[in-house]
Amino acid sequence: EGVQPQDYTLIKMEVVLPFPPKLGPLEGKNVFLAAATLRPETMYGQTNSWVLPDGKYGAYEINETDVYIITERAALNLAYQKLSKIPEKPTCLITLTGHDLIGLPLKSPMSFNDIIYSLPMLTILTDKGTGIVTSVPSDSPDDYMALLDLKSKPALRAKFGVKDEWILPFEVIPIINIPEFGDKAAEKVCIDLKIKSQNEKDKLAEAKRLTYLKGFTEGTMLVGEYTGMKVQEAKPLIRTKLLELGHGVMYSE
Ligand code: A2H
Repeated sequence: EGVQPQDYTLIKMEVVLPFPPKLGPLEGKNVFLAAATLRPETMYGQTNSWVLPDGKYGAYEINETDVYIITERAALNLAYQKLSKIPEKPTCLITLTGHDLIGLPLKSPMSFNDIIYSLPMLTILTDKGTGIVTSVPSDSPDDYMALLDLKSKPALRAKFGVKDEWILPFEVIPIINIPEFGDKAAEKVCIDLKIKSQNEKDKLAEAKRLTYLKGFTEGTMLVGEYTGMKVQEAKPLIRTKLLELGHGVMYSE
């Protein structure tokens, strides 16, 4: 944990009905995978969501109607941030693993894709955010490489029971221009650095260092209500809008 608290936006990705048998006990609730992001202005470019296959998750009651699927640790933090049906006490309706979540169809706010799918990412940390990550391969090198791994490796798809139609139709969507890197910055930097898989930690750290800072300081929005606006200016506006529409909540740790 850093010294400074990190302020995330939790993006509420709604699980589309009908629920698979594992989620049967949640029938009648609004169930969301809640992804922690530092880049709410990138949500236009979501192609999927990520879960850790062997990760432990739970379905936690946030209020009378909403249930978030997140790690226990995140549920505890949320409860202390007044997001829990019973104040300061997370109530877990069912426990789940990442494997149970792979293939869930989701409706995610702002995404140009009507439905996106929950897919396996092997590098998710369970002690950061909610353990759920939303995937924006245009602007996140981690997301780009994890998606490319699944697209290019049928054996990897088979290992996790990932169907082709959950992944092959989903292309990188240009959403932000960075003068030095173009309209698909993460893709360009991953190619330039010759990154071969999501497991190349050091190279990915370098790719993130390059794209994340420049995206924020020099990026311009290519899509949405704030097209043409600098990322720095659009980000707080988009975050506020997501919160006002009830599509997200603030989360700090
Ligand atoms: B960001 P920081 Cl487009 N494990 O969201 C691994 N990664 C996680 C995570 C976890 N448990 N929880 C969140 N994250 C990711 C979008 C994005 C992000 C873009 C570009 C850069 C970027 C789409 N994925 O982050 O260590 C989430 O990915 C670059 C820093 O707390 C979250 O924001 O700084 C970011 O890491 C938080 O990382």
